[in-house]
Amino acid sequence: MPATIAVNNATVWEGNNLVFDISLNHTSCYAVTFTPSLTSGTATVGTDTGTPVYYSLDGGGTLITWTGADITIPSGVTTVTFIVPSVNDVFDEQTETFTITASVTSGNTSNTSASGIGTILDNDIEISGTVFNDLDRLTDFTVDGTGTNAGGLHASLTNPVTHEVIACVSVNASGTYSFNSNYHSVMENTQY
Ligand SMILES: [Ca+2]
Ligand SMILES: [Ca+2]
Ligand SMILES: [Ca+2]
Repeated sequence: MPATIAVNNATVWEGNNLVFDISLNHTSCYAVTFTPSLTSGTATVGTDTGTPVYYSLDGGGTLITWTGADITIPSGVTTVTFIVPSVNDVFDEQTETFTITASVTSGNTSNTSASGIGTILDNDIEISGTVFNDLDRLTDFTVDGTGTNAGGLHASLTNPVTHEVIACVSVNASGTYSFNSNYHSVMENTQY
């Protein structure tokens, strides 16, 4: 009876490795060759996932860099361990997913492909806070970091952050407003 190929799901906090088992439900008398592919979902392959991608034919003892080529499961072996790094970025995001598919190109299996879902859990805090314009609110377009600037705007973050923040700040008539940002690196200000 031909073996069935399967791929499990994997879930990690971002920055950790997603470890997938691409497996046959029993050993085969013949080698089975498959093409692995990663497909973006809400997670973007190559942005939310990193390189190098490794695989192993001995449960992770020997890691081989995956170059995009087909992988052969030798006769007598049932599991290929496939290891995809996730990227620890600085953005506050929803949980993101991508799909890993193993498409059989040679060998005798009962199915021709199998897929699993990789789930990346975000580890970044929501950036939110409050900005007050205490001087010259109609002409002040500068918000400089989290302190008080010379123009009279000061912004404070609700939560501490470990990286710089872009905040798109909208000023309302009362001069009081809040911002919410997923951006990084520079602060900018939009006045309404
Ligand atoms: Ca991400
Ligand atoms: Ca992060
Ligand atoms: Ca993130």
